[in-house]
Amino acid sequence: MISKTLVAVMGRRLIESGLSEPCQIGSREQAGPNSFHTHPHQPRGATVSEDPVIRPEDREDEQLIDYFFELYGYLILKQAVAPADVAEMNQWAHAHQHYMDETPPQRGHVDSQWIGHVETHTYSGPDGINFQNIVEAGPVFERHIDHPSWVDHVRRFVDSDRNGLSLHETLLNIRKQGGYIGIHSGGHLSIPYMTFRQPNTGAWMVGQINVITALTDIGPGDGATTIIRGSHKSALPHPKQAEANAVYRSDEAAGSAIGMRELYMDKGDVLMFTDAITHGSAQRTNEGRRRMVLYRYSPRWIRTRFHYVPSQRLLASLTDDQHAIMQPLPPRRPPEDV
Ligand SMILES: O=C(O)CCC(=O)C(=O)O
Repeated sequence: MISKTLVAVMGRRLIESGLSEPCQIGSREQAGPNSFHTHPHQPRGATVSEDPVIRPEDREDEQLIDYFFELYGYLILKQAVAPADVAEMNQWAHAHQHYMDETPPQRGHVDSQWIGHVETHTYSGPDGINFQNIVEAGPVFERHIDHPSWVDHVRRFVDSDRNGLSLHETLLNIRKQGGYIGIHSGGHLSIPYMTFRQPNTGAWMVGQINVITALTDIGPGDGATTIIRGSHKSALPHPKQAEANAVYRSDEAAGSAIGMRELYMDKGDVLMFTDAITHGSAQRTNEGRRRMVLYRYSPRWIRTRFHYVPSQRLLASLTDDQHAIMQPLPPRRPPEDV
């Protein structure tokens, strides 16, 4: 039985977090006829109580965070990355964005270009350019490996005491006008990294958590990431997936699929979600480019997506904790091969 005290405490936290009743915070009269005032802690463009937004001061509140991550499958962490780090990553993006304007456009890894250990790539074309293995691009990207704003939550959800922790993929994505990513994933898929909880005990056993750091503000028309709340628990594919024979990813922009919710962020905010949730992105209709960094975390049992081998330079520059994530198992070779 839930105590009255717990209910009162949760209620207070929800209101403070902007997750509860909108009428406490803004009103139509104050904001104009068609909109509520935006809560100061809500993402740009969003109205109060729409999304599980976690403020910096609530970032260690496991009860709140676990509740909403379990229920919805995603969280938005406000102001999770320092402005100086966002600026440094943007500088790197700015210096390399000309790679996306080259012709012919990138197809998968075909004719990719290497920038040190970083490689150009695209998933399907319209999703833009991925600078894969971005963790090799300098200290600011190394700090992301075990960033204090999210790493303890990721460890808890993956149950890293039992399962270890690794990075499945690290990338910086730039998407221009017209770009999008199709609808994909969902609780119905039999893919080992799409687990969420241990089926018998209910313990956390998340097979993959995506951490997206916004490097630009992402509002309406900017090609926001979209999700279907709670769909990591669905036994059925989304109708758009079913119609295409339950494909993993459809070629249509996810934003136009029924039930999809656009998630708006300010630069420096982080969106954490289970890869099992049905998601994608809206088409970018605004001019300009959306930039974000994506780190995907998995138990160490899951192989990396493209098998980039960490450089000696990278391994030598990491802390022990970062090293354990980048290379959970050192390679074993016969002595004459070392
Ligand atoms: O590009 C986005 O906004 C979504 C990224 C995505 O679909 C993924 O992480 O699998």
